[in-house]
Amino acid sequence: MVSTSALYCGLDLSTQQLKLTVIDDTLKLFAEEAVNFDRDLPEYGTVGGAKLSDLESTAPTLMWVEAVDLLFGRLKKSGFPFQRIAAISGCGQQHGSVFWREGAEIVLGSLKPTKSLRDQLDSAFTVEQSPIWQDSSTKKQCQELERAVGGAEKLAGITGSSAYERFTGNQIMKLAQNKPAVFAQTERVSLVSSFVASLLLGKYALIDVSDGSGMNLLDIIKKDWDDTLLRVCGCGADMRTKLGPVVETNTSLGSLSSYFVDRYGFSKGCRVVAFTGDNPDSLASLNLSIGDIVVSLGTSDTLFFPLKNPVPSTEGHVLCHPTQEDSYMAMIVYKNGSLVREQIRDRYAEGTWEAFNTAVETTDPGCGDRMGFFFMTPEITPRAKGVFKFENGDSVEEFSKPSVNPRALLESQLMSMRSHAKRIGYNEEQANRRIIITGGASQNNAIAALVSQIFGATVVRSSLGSGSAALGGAYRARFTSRRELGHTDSYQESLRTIAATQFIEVTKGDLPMFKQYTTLLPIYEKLEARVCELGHF
Ligand code: ADP
Ligand code: XUL
Repeated sequence: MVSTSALYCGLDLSTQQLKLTVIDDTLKLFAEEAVNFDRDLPEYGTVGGAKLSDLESTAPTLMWVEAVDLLFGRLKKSGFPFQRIAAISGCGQQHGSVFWREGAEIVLGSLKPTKSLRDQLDSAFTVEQSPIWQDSSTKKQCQELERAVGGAEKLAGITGSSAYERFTGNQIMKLAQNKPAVFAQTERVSLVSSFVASLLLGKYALIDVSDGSGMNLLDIIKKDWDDTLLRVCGCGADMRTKLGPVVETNTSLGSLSSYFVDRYGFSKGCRVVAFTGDNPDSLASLNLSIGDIVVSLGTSDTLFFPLKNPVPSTEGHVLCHPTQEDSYMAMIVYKNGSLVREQIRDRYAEGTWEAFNTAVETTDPGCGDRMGFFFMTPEITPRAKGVFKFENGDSVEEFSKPSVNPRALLESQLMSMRSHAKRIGYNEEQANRRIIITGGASQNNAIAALVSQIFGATVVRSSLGSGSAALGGAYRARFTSRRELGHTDSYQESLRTIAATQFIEVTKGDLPMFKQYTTLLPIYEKLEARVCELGHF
């Protein structure tokens, strides 16, 4: 039996911060903490947690390592009851990769609690700057991977996605091709998720099927690596050894490393459950009904929903479901999310969300025949880069009424979601449609209102705050460690106590507005096609 005073911890190593959520055995929130990379670890010089150049985007691997000690160190100072944590799980930003040097697992297994992780893992990585999901630099490798299996559709049929620059297989191939000696010294490649789990375990953690679906290497039906793709990606290296096997997401990987037990006072029996991607863990935090879709407004914007029968296409992604072994999740992803909203806020709305919201609320739908595309960094959906503005159908440098920019930005972000969601199977005719909004920007009521206007669906948000990905990790830690002890509830049943109270209605679907946006959608789609040509990269 797990003691009723047991606590469960979820971590989320996202783009801008490392977040922690702790729940008790009744699923109630017990504690939250976060380390913000730019603010708390300024010596690494990141902006928004990353180092961005034109097409490349990376983050210092040792910054992430140091963040783990910083986070637990803060909790220790505040007298946190580490010994009550029965299990830890969590997630990371998807697709990012960590390259462990030959011999690093021995170092991981013999960490001294008196020294920091950073000092001891100083030379554990062959690549100091981990490529992350904002990277768009592997076009060549993407083309090679698609060619190897007979085209984009074939690759999507196997892995759930056509080739995407940020997907880990293409990033690994780039290293194998451009720096073969460095790649040869690499003993193991982790995703950001399995990297954090590896620190906690004191040995290499296995990659889970859900985050593994974001690599362009996993056969999502067989739930195993595809050998043709491994061969092309690794340029002949033994990739099965470099990646290790994949496991179902709710798999207990072992006990917490003695480093954390001795340094912070965790209990020896504390379990580590496989980590996954932040979007899958966000899904795991929600007790969804059929027809629900989730719009996550974080550093990236994503839209996702569970589905039973995958129909992968060259549009969006299909990932293995993190908590239902016979299901999948469909997803579309945007790179220009919160950071672009911040830029437009700073440029056109006095740098405050209040002024931004006033500008949104005092501008008419359609912005008086104006539309904008704000791909400050190369966009994923659609593939284009640059800022493009149109007034009465004509391309303009700046709108004649610049105060419409905040609404024009949100309209194009959300109309794009509506347009692309339909192409990955979102049925907008279905009655009782509900959109769950999560992520940092979901707290903004003007944004929530626009979601209800453009999608015509009731908008709800979680009653437990916007950090849903870390919460999903905590729920999975509880479920999986209790299952190890003989509990037989399904994952869904394990969340039954939150089912009635987990969502707060923000606004009902605005049907007249929905109709108005339905007439604007074909205009948006036509301009988007034009922007894909103008902003080709
Ligand atoms: P991550 O993807 O790194 O987990 P979060 O989901 O925590 O990010 O979201 C962080 C973003 O939330 C910030 O970049 C910020 O722009 C945005 N945000 C926070 N509060 C608001 C608000 N009131 N209105 C709009 N955006 C907000
Ligand atoms: C998902 C993606 C982003 C990252 C952000 O495919 O690229 O949502 O997971 O953390």
